[in-house]
Order: sequence, then structure tokens, then C-alpha cells
Amino acid sequence: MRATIKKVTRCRSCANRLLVVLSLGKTPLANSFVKSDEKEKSFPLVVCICESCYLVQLGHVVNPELMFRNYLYTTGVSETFRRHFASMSTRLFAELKLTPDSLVVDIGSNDGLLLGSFKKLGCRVIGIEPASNLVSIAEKNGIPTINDFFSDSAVHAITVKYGRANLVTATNVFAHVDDVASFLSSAKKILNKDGTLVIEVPYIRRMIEMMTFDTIYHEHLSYFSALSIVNLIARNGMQVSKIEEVDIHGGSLRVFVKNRDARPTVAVQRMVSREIAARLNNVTTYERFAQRITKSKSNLLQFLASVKESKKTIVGYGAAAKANTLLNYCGIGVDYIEYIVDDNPLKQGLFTPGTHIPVLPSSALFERRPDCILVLAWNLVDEIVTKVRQNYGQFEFIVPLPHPRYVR
Ligand code: DWN
Repeated sequence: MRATIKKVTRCRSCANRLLVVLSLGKTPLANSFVKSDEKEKSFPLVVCICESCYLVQLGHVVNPELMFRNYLYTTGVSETFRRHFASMSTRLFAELKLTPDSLVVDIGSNDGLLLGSFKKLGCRVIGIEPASNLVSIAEKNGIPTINDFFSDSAVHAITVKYGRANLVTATNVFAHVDDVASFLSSAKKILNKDGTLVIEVPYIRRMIEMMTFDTIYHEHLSYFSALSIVNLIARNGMQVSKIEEVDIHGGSLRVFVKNRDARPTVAVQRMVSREIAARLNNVTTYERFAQRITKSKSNLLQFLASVKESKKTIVGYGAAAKANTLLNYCGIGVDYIEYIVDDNPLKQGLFTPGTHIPVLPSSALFERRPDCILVLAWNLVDEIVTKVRQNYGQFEFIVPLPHPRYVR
């Protein structure tokens, strides 16, 4: 049995020295919602940077068996993600010239939402998902899924039955992987020679600009720039053929990787040059980001205190993983936020890890009529505000980052 947590001293990409740039203290696992008042474990949340390839990464790795075998987050709750995945599948189907005979493999396939879109386009699909509870949902949705982490054994199980893949997708999973070299080695084995691996990861440049430090939690082991991911992919004998910015999860990178050992394309090199011009290859950029986080915390606490002083009640909307970093780091509990509503039935009736704020169905807004709603899933604020106004009437909405403010 692997240890619960291991300290990281070397870069997972190039094995060079790491420099600590930020500590958010000890916090519980962001998706480990608890029943009643059970005491959950907390782990150090320390952010480091490699002084050689500038990959930003956590200083500790929590055993993935603890985080991903039973997983409460489901992509299908949000209309925004349903639209995102529908447009992604249509785009990739056309651009990669997929056909009804094409095989599409999704790593970290969650509830099968993305593969459902490819299936509608006629592709053969197979998911790989370690969380047993999510595999049951995916299978009910008609998405065949291997219940395991991505590895050579999953590759073997797929290739003997389906052959090699035309497209492998990895949305919001590559940043969760410790052994990235093995991940890419397995990806090379499952892709056919013209195949494409498409990776989506939160973009650290947007995280720094928007001060969205709540994206930092134990599931997210790496925080990629184009510079660091291009370095990593090249080091593992694959080619980054294109990188796009996509407006999801507060700003992400969509990285197209080809199964050949070749230099990144000119367009990719230009994006890396733009990042170097923005000093993303300079440790002080990340140190300054870390220093600004303390101010974010005090701004939010002052804002919420002023709302409470005006005798208004505040509740949260979106029991997001990121919410738990924000709440735990800022010390925000039921003294500020009476409860959080969330439309994911897997989270309702549980309590937030560390702060123990109850999670209720959104119908509580109708029954209890709070004054203010703090939109903890700020990346989905438009969808949430529209939904609340349509179903529950008028409230004052607050978003916490980059600075706390009312949204109309
Ligand atoms: O990488 C990850 C990202 C992709 O998703 C995972 N490690 C975990 C997860 O992070 P998150 O929980 O911060 O993601 P979201 O999608 O920003 O969380 C949104 C939350 O808001 C969910 O709990 C669902 C909830 N929600 C809701 O209750 N009603 C969202 C919408 C739009 C709604 O209408």
C-alpha cells in the first residue's frame, strides 16, 4: 500500500531542483466532502517551481487512491460544460477528420459526458475512469468504461479489443497525474501513428492574472504554461502541434500532441515566446503572485464582514473543489456562510471538508430566502445567476475573485 502522502523534491518533468514559492497551509482534500462533523485529514498545500523548466507543481503528492476512487464531481451538472464538450467533439471530429469507424478514448472520462458527444457523431468510444461511482453513471449513459487509472494495462485491454485510437482526450486530468512520463508513454502506445492526444489543463497565466489561487488544491499536481508543457511533451518524444486557449475553468490550454518526436510548430513556439515576454520563465513572477494572495484573503474577509454587519445573510452557490481551497485558506465557515447550495445530488447532505458548511439542494434558496449568494463556482457565474433568477427570484450575487464584488 503506497504512503498517504509523499514529499516531492525534484521536478516531475525534468528532475531538476524545486523552489517553494507559496504555502496555503494544511488543508483537507478539496473533493472529500464529509458526513456530519467527522474529522477529515489535512495535508500540506505547498506550491513549488522548477528553476529549470518552470513547471509549477505541488511539493507533496497525495496517494491518488485516496482522491480518485470515489469521486463526487460530475461534469454533467453544468450546462456550460455540456456545451463545451459538445462543441469540442464537433470541432475535433471535423479537424482531425474522424469517421464513424474512429476510436476515441477519454482518459479521466468521469460520467462519460464528452464521449457521449463523440458517440452521437458515430465514433467508437471507450472511457478510462478510476472512480467506481462515476463508472456506474457512465455505463448507464451507454459509455463503456474501464474502471482504473490510465496505464499500460488499460492500454492493453483497449488495443486488444478495439485496436489503436485516432484520438485520445485528457480534459482536466493531465494536471492531476504524478508520473507524467508513464502517462505519455502509455499514450504513445494507444495512439495510432497519425493519432492525436488532446490535453486540456487550467492555464497558469490566467490563474496569475485573475488571482484565482483557489484552483490550487491537492488534485492539481501541476500548473501548466505553454512553456512548461511544451518542455515536458518534447522531453517524452512527442510533438506539440497546436495550443489554444479555451474559456473554461477560468481559462485553460487545449494542447494538441502528435505521436512523433518532432519540434513544436512555429505557432506553438510563438506562444512560448509571448510567455517569455510576460516573464513566465522568471521565478519572481510566481513569487509576486504568492505575495498578492494574502491581500486577496483580507479583501474577501473584509467584504464579507461588511455584508454581515449590514445584517444580510450570505449563502454559497457551487460546492466546488476550488471553493474548499478558498474557504479553508481564508477561514470562512458557518460564521460567514450559513450553507452552500449545489445541484449535484452526490454532494447534497454532506459538509464541506475542513469548514463543515452544510451542502443543500438549490431549492433551499426558495425556502430560506437568503439576502446574498456568494458564487463560489465563479467560473460558472453567468449560468448560476441566470438559473437562480429564473427559478428562485432576486438575490444579491457576489463573486470572490480576483476581488470581491457584487455582480448584477
Ligand atoms: O479539475 C477539476 C475540475 C475540472 O472540476 C476537478 N479536479 C474538480 C472540479 O473542480 P471544481 O469542483 O472546482 O469544478 P466546477 O465545475 O467549477 O464546480 C462547479 C460546482 O458548481 C459543482 O459542484 C457543480 C456546481 N453547480 C451547480 O450546483 N449548479 C454548477 C452549476 C453551473 C449549476 O448550475
